[in-house]
Formats: sequence, structure tokens, C-alpha cells
Amino acid sequence: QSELRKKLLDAFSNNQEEFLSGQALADLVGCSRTAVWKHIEELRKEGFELEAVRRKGYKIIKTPERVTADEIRLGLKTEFMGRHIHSEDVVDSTQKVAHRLVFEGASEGTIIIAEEQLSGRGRMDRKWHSPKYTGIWMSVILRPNLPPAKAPQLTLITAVAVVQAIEEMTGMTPEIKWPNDILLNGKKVTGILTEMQADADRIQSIIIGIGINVNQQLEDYPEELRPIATSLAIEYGKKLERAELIKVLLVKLEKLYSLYLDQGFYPIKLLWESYAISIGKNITARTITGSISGQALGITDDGVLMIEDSHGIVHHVYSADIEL
Ligand code: BT5
Repeated sequence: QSELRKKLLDAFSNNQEEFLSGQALADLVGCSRTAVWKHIEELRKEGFELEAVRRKGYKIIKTPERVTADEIRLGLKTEFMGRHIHSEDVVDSTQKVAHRLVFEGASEGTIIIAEEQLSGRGRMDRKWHSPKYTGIWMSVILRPNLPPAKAPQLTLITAVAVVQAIEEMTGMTPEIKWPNDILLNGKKVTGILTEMQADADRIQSIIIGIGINVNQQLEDYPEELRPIATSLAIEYGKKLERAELIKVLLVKLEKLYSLYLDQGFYPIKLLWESYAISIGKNITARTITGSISGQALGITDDGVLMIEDSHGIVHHVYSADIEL
């Protein structure tokens, strides 16, 4: 069903200026004209506007305000990333939905999106503010054949993908604060949460949660977040099409992830470092066992942060909050 819908939307997206007749669509998609007609009715119910002209056919003239799975499928240029889309209006957390889908056998590249999260989560049980219709609240399921120690690298790959997607959409280049914060003008525009299921020596699945503040205005944030949070709309000065951003992000993520599986972490490391703010600076890393202060030297080939303290001792930090 969703393959058919994807083909139909591809047909529209490849012929954007033209009207496509019911027969032409049926031929392109490989189904009956009645099936085409049924799918077009479904698209209308989702909020797509289609112009229908006698003897010419159909043309999409407007996509819905809400982000629907079909809008993401329209013109999506990936092989596996986002090929299966699970979209909901309201969820507790897209991570929770993803865990359930992983358990049910969801394939690599499956994404979960929601318009609103009632208990969006950050790391260490912190909360992620996810108001309706404004942001991208998304989880991506990956199933890399890797040892569990490599999992943090996926966070860094995702951070690079998000930076590149924002760059392509707005021309603004965000900065990455190790490991999972993406900042614009020093304020957080995106957070990433990586969770995994693994055996002793193999990852079974990784769920990457990505929260991007897209169209919020300052007043949409609770008081305590206003000094530290921002959105693309606030920094860019106008609203963005969330579905477009999702599509660009999925393309970047697929490319970087494939590059990583092919050539290892090194090429990603170079990209990551070119966007990182903390390198070379004096920072404090707060870990669960205590704090380490010193100069951030960079990341190892495995994505581990290195900090040199005042005695010249280099500490390897696997997980922490960073203060600049
Ligand atoms: C993160 O945690 O930054 C990871 C956020 C991941 C969110 C996505 S949304 C889709 C998926 N489903 C989920 O339930 N989660 C993922 P952390 O580094 O722990 O940062 C959390 C802190 O960021 C909070 O304690 C707040 O201070 C701040 N914060 C909360 N909401 C924010 C927002 N919308 N924008 C900026 N900062 C926020």
C-alpha cells in the first residue's frame, strides 16, 4: 500500500508542471484507474489540494499544513532512509513508539514522526519540550552490524546530517556542542538522543531521536527555556516547510550513514570537527562520576571526547554535559 502511494507521489513530483491523467498515473504506478482514484481521494482527506481538469487529469497544487507521511514521500530521494514512515498526531515520545516498532521487527530506515509529544525526553530523564505543529519530533531506526561501543558515533553522524540539512535549507551554519547539541547563535536548536538494544558484542538496533525546533517563536517556550533555546524561524526570520527539512535531512543522513558503514568513522570525524565549537577551548565536562575541566583536544577516531587537564593528563569522556 505505502509502496503504491510512494510511486503515485513520485509520479506527481517528477511531473510537477503537468497534469497527469488517471490512465497515465495508473500506468506509471502499475495499478488500476479505480485504485488511482481511491488514492487521490485519500490524499485530499489528508489535506492535499489537487486540481482536476477534464480530459487533462490531476495536478497537486498544495500540500497540507500538517506533516503527513505522504508529503514526506512526495519527491523523497532516498533508498532506505524514511521509506517506512510511521506518523502520529500526538504521542508520549516518538522514542517509545520506535521501541515498540523495533520489537515488532521494523526495518532499517523506518522513521516515526509526531506533531506533538506529551513527554518528549532528553538524556538522563530530562524533558524535551515538543509543542504541536512547530517542530520535527522524529525517531529513526537503524540496524547496523556493529559492536555496541560504536553506538555513540551514530549521534555524531546524525549531528553532522542535521547541520548540513539546516545549512542547505537556510544558508545558516549551526555549531555542534559535543556530543548532541546543535546551536545557532549559542542557543540550542536541536537535541539528539541515541538509544540502543544490543547483545554483548552486537548492536541489534539503534533508535536515534531528533528534536528540531523549526517554527516556534520565543513565546512558545516556557520561561526557563527562553534563555537557552531557539528555533530556525527565530534565527532565520521566517517559517520553514517542515516536510522539506525532513526530506533533506533523510538524504543527508542516508549519505553519511552509508559513508560511515563503507569507510568507517574517520571521514565523519573530519566533518564533525569542522562544525564543532568546543575544540581548542577550555571546557568543563560534567559526568555522572564527577567533573573534568581542561582544554578540549578533539575527538578520538571512535568519537570519544579528549580533555587535557592542567596537569597535562588527557581524559577520555564518553558521556557528559559540557559547559563552555
Ligand atoms: C537532548 O537531551 O537534547 C535530546 C533531545 C531529543 C529529543 C527528541 S524529539 C524526538 C525524540 N523523541 C523523544 O522523546 N526525544 C527525541 P539533553 O541533552 O538531555 O537536553 C535536554 C535539555 O534541553 C532539557 O533539560 C532542557 O534544558 C533543554 N530543552 C528541552 N526542550 C528543549 C527544546 N525544545 N529546545 C531547546 N532546548 C530544550
